[in-house]
Amino acid sequence: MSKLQLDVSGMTCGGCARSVEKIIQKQDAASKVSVDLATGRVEAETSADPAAIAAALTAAGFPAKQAAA
Ligand SMILES: [Cu+2]
Repeated sequence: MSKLQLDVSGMTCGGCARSVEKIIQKQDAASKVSVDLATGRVEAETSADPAAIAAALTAAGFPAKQAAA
């Protein structure tokens, strides 16, 4: 497990936040995800590949990139 921070665009409500959580947990079911809707910042504790997570989110309509810190 490692901690990962992502900047995610396109989230407008709690439903979007849940979708983002599910997409990340599809990469690694044990992922712990917390979403800050106001800032678009997503923190995840996960074993999944960060680039794969960002790509999966982007493909699902939530353009995502790894945050610097
Ligand atoms: Cu929504």
